[in-house]
Amino acid sequence: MKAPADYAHLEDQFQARIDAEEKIEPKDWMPDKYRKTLIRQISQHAHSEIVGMLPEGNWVTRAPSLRRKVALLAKVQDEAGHGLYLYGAAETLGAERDDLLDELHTGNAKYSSIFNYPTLSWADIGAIGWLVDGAAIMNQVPLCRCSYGPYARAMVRVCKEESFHQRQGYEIMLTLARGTEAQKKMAQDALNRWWWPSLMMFGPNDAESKHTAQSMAWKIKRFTNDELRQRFVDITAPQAEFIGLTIPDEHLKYNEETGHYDFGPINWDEFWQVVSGEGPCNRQRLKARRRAHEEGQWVRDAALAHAEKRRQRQAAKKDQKVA
Ligand code: BYC
Repeated sequence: MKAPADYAHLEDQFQARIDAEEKIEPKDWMPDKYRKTLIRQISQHAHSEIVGMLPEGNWVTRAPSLRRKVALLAKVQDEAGHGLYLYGAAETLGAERDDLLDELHTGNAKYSSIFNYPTLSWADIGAIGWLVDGAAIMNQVPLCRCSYGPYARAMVRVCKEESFHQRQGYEIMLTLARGTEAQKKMAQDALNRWWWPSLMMFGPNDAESKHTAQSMAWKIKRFTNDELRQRFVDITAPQAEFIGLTIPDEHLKYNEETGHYDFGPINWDEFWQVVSGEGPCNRQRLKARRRAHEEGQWVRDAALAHAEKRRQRQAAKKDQKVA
């Protein structure tokens, strides 16, 4: 155990490395709280990716054309991959994947509020790609510069894929908005339902965000929740206008003085209700996740048995060489 003076010295050195934009790697010394913060954020992020497969998975068999189906399948598979990289990044900090999944399945871990809303029509798949992946990119591009090396590097690939996801969603919305009256109505209805939950994805207002100050000092986060939310509104409002859809916010207006869009108040009661497990689909999502995990047990068993057989074969080969 380090004496307090040694510890303070190590913490100063650690902060100096962060300030100098050096990456922190798994075997480097780090304060316990830095490790815990990263495990919390990265595991919540990983859970969001795999729970995030469910609302869209709902439409894979009902996509309106082969092209749409192939693109949606690829997107949902990408999200499984993102979950894998992220659980892998959390493991480099000493977390056990089984423990993280247990936390998710018992309802103790958080995942993004957005995935607790239902996908009622095909247009919701467009709205998710455009808005949810759009918000995700806004939040994740700065994470490519996160101070923790494995998380930052995982984010580079994730962001490339998210950008394809965002474009496929926007293109679906564009097509519907230029389609029949009924299609345009469907697109507008999806925008109406997904707009506010997308703004909530960025997390509570800065004044209510308990982790932001420390995470910014450690350069895990590069921008605050409100900064990223504002950027998202600034970029998305003209996109809605371009495709002829109306964002459901009577206060939304470009402000010449600030150079940003003003927008109306967010319903934080709804946000906290969803985060605490009382959203429209929380129970359904956890049930589906638990079932997928149980039904996948044989795959994990088979993979472990295969790895063990390979290990034994390689050990036997080594023994033969020595003999
Ligand atoms: N939903 O102090 P704060 C995706 C929690 S996946 C639920 O601001 P922080 C995608 C927060 O965890 C999208 N909970 O926290 C996938 C904290 O609770 P705890 C996920 C939320 O960490 C498939 C408390 O509220 N993206 O893009 O500084 C298909 C106070 O918040 C939410 C990531 O995970 C929320 N929306 O900032 C398509 C990105 N917001 O832990 C797309 C990585 C906040 O103290 N994560 N909370 O119990 C981050 O950047 C940050 O963790 C956040 C929150 C900005 C989300």
